[in-house]
Amino acid sequence: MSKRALITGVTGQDGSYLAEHLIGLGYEVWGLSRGQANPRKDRIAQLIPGLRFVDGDLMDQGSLVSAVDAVQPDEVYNLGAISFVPMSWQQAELVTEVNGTGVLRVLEAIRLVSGLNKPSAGGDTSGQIRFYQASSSEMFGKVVEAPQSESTSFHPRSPYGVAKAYGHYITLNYRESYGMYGVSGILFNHESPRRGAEFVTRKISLAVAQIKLGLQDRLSLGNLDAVRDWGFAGDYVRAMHLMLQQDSPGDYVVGTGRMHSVRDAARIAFECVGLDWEEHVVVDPGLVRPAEVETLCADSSNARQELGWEPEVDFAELMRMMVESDLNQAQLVRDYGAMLSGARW
Ligand code: NAP
Ligand code: F7E
Repeated sequence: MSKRALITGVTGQDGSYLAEHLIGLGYEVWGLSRGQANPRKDRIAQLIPGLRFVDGDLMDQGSLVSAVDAVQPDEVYNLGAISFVPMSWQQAELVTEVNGTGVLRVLEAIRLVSGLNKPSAGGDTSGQIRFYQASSSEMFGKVVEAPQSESTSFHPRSPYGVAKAYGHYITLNYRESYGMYGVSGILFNHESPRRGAEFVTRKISLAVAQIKLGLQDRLSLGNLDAVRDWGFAGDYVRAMHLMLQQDSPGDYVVGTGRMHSVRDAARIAFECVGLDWEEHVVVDPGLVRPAEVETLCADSSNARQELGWEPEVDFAELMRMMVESDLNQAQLVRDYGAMLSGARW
């Protein structure tokens, strides 16, 4: 019988790639969808025809118990979150509720549906629902060492990072308290053509496409010196799945080990279409964060050695993939607009 997976955050970037990956492996995949007439649910349903849906919200404990009970999953991937870091200063309590307490709610749903009533450390995890938590390199924040591994201490710099640290530790605590098979993937930034338009790589690739077509002239960015370890989302969802296939649960850092600045990202993206980034990028101090994570770089030795995981797409390829995708889209929209304006009704 095929394995069954439940994914929260299925309408997001990672959820869509993970659902495709698991369906490709023969899983029956269920996505948690929230809200009334959620347009992102319709889009993902069109993109991934085999995907099934169950209603629920990370803010609503009862809905999560019902969802886990209805699906009876072998594996639960908790990818749902408010993932844009700047929003966590504007709505700190909401972000803490969804990204922090939301993790506890999913763990409680699994515990209740599985009948894990009493704390019992070191139990037999065979036959249990396995749980993956989407932890983040933002937990390292003001880094105490470089590169960052599973043993590097956390110093989060945003309410988002603090909430993720809570989610990370509560997952570890349920593993230690109830003997649950729960793991956290500490993933570094990962991008794709499906990345939200608010994140810097996609903001750049969308602007490059518009500028190339003469539809826009300027791109405003914040801190050009910020350095990230950027990888491809399609590579990172393979690591999530592998983490739940191990004999015993463990946490893993996932990244490429390569660093690039925001300035590099802009330069490479503009070069893809033969333009000079310096002629178009302007710095807007309003986009600089109150407390910045200056630099991140992953030491993924454990994931490479124990999971056999390797990234396949490098940064230049990733930026090219995103720019080409956005340019194709922008050209289609422009040509469609031209066709409509030339049409006689
Ligand atoms: P994303 O594209 O922003 O997707 C976020 C998902 O969370 C969406 O499906 C959204 O659903 C869902 N969500 C938001 N609030 C919810 C709620 N109250 N209840 C249930 N679902 C809710 O994020 P992503 O890039 O795919 O990231 C996936 C996860 O990995 C997130 O937890 C993120 O924090 C974490 N992470 C991401 C990265 C990265 O670089 N991408 C790195 C490390 C960790 P709606 O469509 O209904 O809004
Ligand atoms: O910013 C700088 C900005 O918003 C990257 C999320 O997936 O990864 C992501 O968080 C860097 C920061 O991602 C602009 O200050 C400069 O230093 O693309 P971002 P993020 O904040 O690193 C982590 C691992 C997650 O877990 C999160 O969910 O780029 N930057 N100028 C800018 N950033 C944005 N968004 N926009 C700018 O104009």
